[in-house]
Parts: sequence; C-alpha cells; structure tokens
Amino acid sequence: MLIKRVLPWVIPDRLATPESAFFDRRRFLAGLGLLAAGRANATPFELPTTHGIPAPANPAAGTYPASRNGRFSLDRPLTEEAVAARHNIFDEFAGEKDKVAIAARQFRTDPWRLHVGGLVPKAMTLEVTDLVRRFGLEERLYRHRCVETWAMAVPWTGFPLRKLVELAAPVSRAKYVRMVSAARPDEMPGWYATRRVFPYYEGLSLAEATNDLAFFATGIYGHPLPPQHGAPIRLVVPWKYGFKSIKSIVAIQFTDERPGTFWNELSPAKYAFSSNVNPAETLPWSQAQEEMIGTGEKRPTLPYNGYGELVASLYA
Ligand SMILES: Nc1nc2c(c(=O)[nH]1)N[C@H]1C(S)=C(S)[C@@H](COP(=O)(O)O)O[C@H]1N2
Ligand SMILES: [Mo]
Repeated sequence: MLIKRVLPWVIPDRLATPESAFFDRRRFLAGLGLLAAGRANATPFELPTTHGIPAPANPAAGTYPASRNGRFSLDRPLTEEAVAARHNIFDEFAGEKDKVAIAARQFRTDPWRLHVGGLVPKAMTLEVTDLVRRFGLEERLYRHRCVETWAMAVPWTGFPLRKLVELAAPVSRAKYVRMVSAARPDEMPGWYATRRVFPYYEGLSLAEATNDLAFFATGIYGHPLPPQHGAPIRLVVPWKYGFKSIKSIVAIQFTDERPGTFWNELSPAKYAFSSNVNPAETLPWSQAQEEMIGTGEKRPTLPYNGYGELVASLYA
C-alpha cells in the first residue's frame, strides 16, 4: 500500500507486542470507565438501557432503503458497490484493503450495544437497533477521502450524530466526544498481525459532532452495513480524512479535554486531531490530487473535501 512505502506506518516493535497491546487496551478502557477496576457498576452492561424509552411513532423507521436527504448531492458518480466493498481499511481485520471484507465476514454485529458515558447526567447502554428505531434513518450521498489520496462517493444510511448527542445531553463542561471501536481480538485476525495497538479510538469537538454533516452510518447502498465498512455503526465525517471515521463503535464518551486519537498518537506530526481534507497539505506526500477508486479518475482535492460551506466556520 502506498503509505507503507512512504513512512513508518508500522509502529515500533516495542509497542507492538500483544502484551503492550493488552496494557494499552486496559489503560484505554479504564479511561472510558469500561473496566470493573474495583468499582461497582463500572461495566457497560450494568448501566441503564433504553428499555422503558417509549417506542417510536413510525414502525418503518428502521427499514432499508431509507429515503434520501436531497440536501447532500455529489459532483461525481457514485462508486460501484462491489468496488467500495472490496477496498477497505479496517486494520483490526486485515492490513490489505482487498482482504478486509473476507477477514471480517464472520464478525458478529447483532445484538450490539453502544455505551454512552463521560460528562453526561446519566450513562447509558443503548442497543443499536433501538437507536435506529428511535431516530429513523435517512440516506446521504457523501464524498469519502482517505489520506492515502484515494477517494470514493458513497450512499450512507444512518442518522445525524447530533441526535445522539441530544439524547445523551452532555453537561455544559463537555467540549469533546471520544469514540472507541470494538475490541474482540479473537474475531479480528488483524488485531496482532497488523502490529498496531488496538482498540482504535477517535474523537471530535462537540461543535464538530453536532455539525449537520456529522453522521452515524448503520447502512450503505440501501442496506445495513457489511462488517468491512464498520457494522453495525460507524462515524462518517466526510470533510475529514477517512481515518477519523471510526468503525464498529462500542463506546462514546463526552470529555472536557481533547481526547487522544489513534493516528495522532502514533504520528502526531502527520495526523492532526482535526485532519480536515486540505489540498495544500504535504504529509510529506501531496494532498493536491485524489484518485477515484474504480474508475481511476484523477480530481483536484477540494478544501474540506468540498464541504467548506458547511464546516469552514468551525475553524475560523
Ligand atoms: N476501527 C477502525 N476504524 C477505521 C479504520 C480502521 O482501521 N479501524 N480505518 C479508517 C480509514 S484509514 C478509512 S479511509 C476508513 C475506510 O472506510 P471504508 O473501508 O468503509 O471505506 O475507515 C476508517 N475507520
Ligand atoms: Mo484512510
């Protein structure tokens, strides 16, 4: 893969042993309050759930395909589904893009609980199917741009992240939201093989998370997400490089301090917390141009991946 030749994408051996992965995972989960660590009620499954929240009015709200939100239109053709489904980055499963779909095929994604905690009045454990019924689904066509300079155009199905933030109702001191991916090494063949320190984790400012564009996807191409795209629930922030769009999320936590993020902590000089798509950037490879996967079409990179009108004010 392009990046592997350009920079030390692989972490040092010192950090790559299963033992340190375990240590790091414990440290991270402890930070999220997901380890028992002697405290009662510290595991996600003992926390309150959505049971008791009234059923949504529209029983069809969780079905696919969802109606398309015409506000988000594209300047290029959609990538073919078969192409997008065989070109993935999900290192917990495999380090090669064409191997991820096969390596992730058996991953169990139902039932799936999402833990919501941190600076909220009440921590919650939510079933993804309940969330979908509660919020309903819409389809959005978004550009999708990896820092490696390949790009796609994808129809996501999901709901605005803002709806989940509103449900969680973080206290006013909360300024960031941190998210963590599933940690099931036994079902993830890349967990040790790719020599990264998992689980994967990401974060956004609360202003970013409540922007109109920030989306939680549960589906793609009119049906539920297949595992390689981050089933059953993943972030989509199309004005940022793809690595910000964390997959298979199990926990989100509201914080008052900027959270660490996976690539930023591996290589802070290259991968900033914000990581907005920027044609002027050199990492050291140029971001001026991108290549559409499937067609090979080359296009000039757009600032904020073409979403400046919606997001540039966040950074003014
Ligand atoms: N948990 C997790 N999330 C992840 C990644 C990953 O390796 N693990 N890769 C990221 C990168 S680099 C990109 S470009 C996108 C790719 O999403 P796609 O395979 O659905 O196109 O997922 C992002 N989310
Ligand atoms: Mo990426």
